[in-house]
Amino acid sequence: MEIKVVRNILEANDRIASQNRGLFIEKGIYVLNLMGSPGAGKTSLLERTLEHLKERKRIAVIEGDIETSRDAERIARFNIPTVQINTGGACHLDGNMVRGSLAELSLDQVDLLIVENVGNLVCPAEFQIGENDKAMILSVAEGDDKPLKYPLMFQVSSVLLLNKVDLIPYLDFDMERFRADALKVNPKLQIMTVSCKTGEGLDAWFRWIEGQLA
Ligand SMILES: Nc1nc2c(ncn2[C@@H]2O[C@H](COP(=O)(O)OP(=O)(O)O)[C@@H](O)[C@H]2O)c(=O)[nH]1
Ligand SMILES: [Mg+2]
Repeated sequence: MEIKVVRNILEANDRIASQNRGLFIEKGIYVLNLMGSPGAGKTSLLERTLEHLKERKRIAVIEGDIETSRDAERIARFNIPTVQINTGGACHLDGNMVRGSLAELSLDQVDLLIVENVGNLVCPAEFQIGENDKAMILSVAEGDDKPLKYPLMFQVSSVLLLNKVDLIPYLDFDMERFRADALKVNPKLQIMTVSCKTGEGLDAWFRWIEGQLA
């Protein structure tokens, strides 16, 4: 019984997500769903990406959080259209929440929409929002065992940004084991090691995202 209810919820969400998708295609917008644990560096990556791309592409941001508009306030300095969604407890954004926020954006003037999902390694992976790609960011401080513990998020992502590599000297992070496990759950996963603090490795990320927009 319970399984059926969950399936119904996911199917209803998929219908709304595909309507969002249709709208994004019609408007020529590339949509990225950025996922990861609280503190992994989602907003930091967003800030770096905006610094790099904002003069050349028309970007809008949707910030998902359980409470507060802190991340939207961080993005405000870039002067780009930003909408904050507070889920009021829900651990992920869904198609309906994203659809509800689109009225706040002038979609005809957007090339790239980046959605920072609620910090969580589990639920956001299950809910489509109408995105082109899902990307996940994991920080080395979270440990090298996460691909096998949270496989779904690794499976549904096109790109994995392994962030905070500047901290590796202080941790016991086994890079080879991590890569092998991540590729075991998703052989197509593109893995980029980055530091949003020092900027190391971000060139590969910028090339990837610009490639998606080309
Ligand atoms: N050392 C280090 N700290 C980072 C890096 N990226 C982000 N942080 C810090 O990690 C904390 C959480 O980052 P934030 O972008 O807010 O994560 P979010 O919760 O995923 O959006 C902040 O204090 C950032 O300054 C990094 O590459 N290296
Ligand atoms: Mg954030």
